[in-house]
Amino acid sequence: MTKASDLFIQCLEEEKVEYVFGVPGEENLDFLDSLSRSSSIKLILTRHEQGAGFMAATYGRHTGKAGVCLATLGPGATNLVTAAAYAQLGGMPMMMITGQKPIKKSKQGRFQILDVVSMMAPITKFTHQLASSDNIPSRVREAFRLAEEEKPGAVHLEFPEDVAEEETDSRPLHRSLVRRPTADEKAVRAAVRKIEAAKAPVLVIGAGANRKMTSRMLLQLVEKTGIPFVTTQLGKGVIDETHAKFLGCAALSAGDFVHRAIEAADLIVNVGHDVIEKPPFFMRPGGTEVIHVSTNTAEVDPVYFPQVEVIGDIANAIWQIKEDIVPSGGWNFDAMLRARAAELEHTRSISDDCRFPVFPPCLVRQVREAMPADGILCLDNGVYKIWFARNYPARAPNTVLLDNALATMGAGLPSAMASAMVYPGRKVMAICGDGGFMMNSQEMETAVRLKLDIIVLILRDDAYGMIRWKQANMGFDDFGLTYGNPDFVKYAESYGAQGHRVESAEGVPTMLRQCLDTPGVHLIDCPVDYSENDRILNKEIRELSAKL
Ligand SMILES: Cc1ncc(C[n+]2csc(CCOP(=O)(O)OP(=O)(O)O)c2C)c(N)n1
Repeated sequence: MTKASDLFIQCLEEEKVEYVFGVPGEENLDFLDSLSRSSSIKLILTRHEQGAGFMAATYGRHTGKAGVCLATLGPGATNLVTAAAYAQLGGMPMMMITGQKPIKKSKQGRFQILDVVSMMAPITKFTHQLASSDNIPSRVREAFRLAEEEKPGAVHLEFPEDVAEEETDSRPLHRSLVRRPTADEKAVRAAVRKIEAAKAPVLVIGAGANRKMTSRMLLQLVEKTGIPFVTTQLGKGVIDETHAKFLGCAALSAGDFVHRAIEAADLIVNVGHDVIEKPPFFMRPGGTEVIHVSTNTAEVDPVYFPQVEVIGDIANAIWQIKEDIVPSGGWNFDAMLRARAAELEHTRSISDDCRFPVFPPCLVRQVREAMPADGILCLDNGVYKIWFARNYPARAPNTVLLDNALATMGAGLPSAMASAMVYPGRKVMAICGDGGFMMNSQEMETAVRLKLDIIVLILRDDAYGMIRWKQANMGFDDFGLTYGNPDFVKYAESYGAQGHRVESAEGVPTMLRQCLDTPGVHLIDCPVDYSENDRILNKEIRELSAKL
């Protein structure tokens, strides 16, 4: 016979879990005791369940294996809710384990008791109370299966105290060997004939393509055919964005050079489309046709109703298309490439403006120049996300982790921490606003305790800048969006991290270099000038691209 909590840990070991991120409560103490005797799984104690959840989700995003997080009942579980939604919308495999009071006999009335299983229902793929220890192996296996299969997301298991104490003779279930089905040959052929017959096809690379490591196949398709490509924010980096055929990232909703490039196409090959992202194009009846290449059929709406669908493993589908296609002499990409050239020219002109407080386009260039090709940026949510998504050329898949799904604030630091744990040899930088950073800044202690090598670059405008910008845009008075900040250098030092302050834009490259070359947790307080966001992002780019 095995104690149920020991069996639970054995099941996690069977799933090759490396870490459990979390904040235990007394209802998790059997689990914690069993975990203490596991040789392969480490507990990563965080200072807030949200930090644990964001870390587990990011672990899942990088590895494709569900990241695991732990919380107690009631308040611990409610603190996981934002992270669950982040994983669920963002397609990141993540498993939450929460404790619960005894379900068979409880003397405590409803103290701390919430219906956590139901609470998790709308933000998970699977939520279940383990009411019997005999079912632990099948429920854990099922939870991992669902978390990891397309579209990946969040799952939840509630493990009540009295069930955790039970004895059972159940044994862990093994993972099965699964291969994703491949796309049908006829669908591939229909797509290929359409692409060959088009005058100006374009590839749009979205969220789903970044998960499945379709990188090599897409690059081969681009190289064989010369068809240019656009990315969504979540598709960034699938192909090196310094490639001559890269037309830009759709970071602004409309009116950018990249939209002009897409408008020049007469056929869109949309790879890994996910409705959680605002699409970089809207279909209209009689307008440009779309080929949908994804693991799932298209969710149809008034602006998305593709004419051909190639459904199956994306990498394999692209490989099949690449093998079959004969590049056409009738293709002409001039108008698209002209739009890109104009965008690059404009970006170059604004990136040279290195005023102080720092000007976002200049900072984006400086960060790109400092980071190695495989360095990982983890963006929180604020105005700077648009600048980085738009102007920072990602050189490899999953090197710009941003959240264009839930778009929550507070994930920048935890996602950088998890990235540094998954890839200890790579350079990792969190880019946060002062607002987003402060939402999970307590995890600085966790980062220092774990001896992680990360840089946290805080763009300080002493305000919820993004909302302030929108407020001004809507013609409202400046109200309710400014605040004070701690002295970030002292704040970092109080955690045992290294604090730095940018005093001039010219000083940024040297400071970044020093931080990248010195191990440990670095925090850089960087005052930022957002005064031109509106002029450039809302007006100048629109006007210039409209002239094309
Ligand atoms: C958890 C959460 N709360 C509120 C918002 C709405 N929101 C989006 S951006 C933003 C301001 C972000 O401020 P900051 O992190 O300082 O970055 P900045 O925009 O100033 O660069 C707010 C409040 C959100 N996305 N997530």
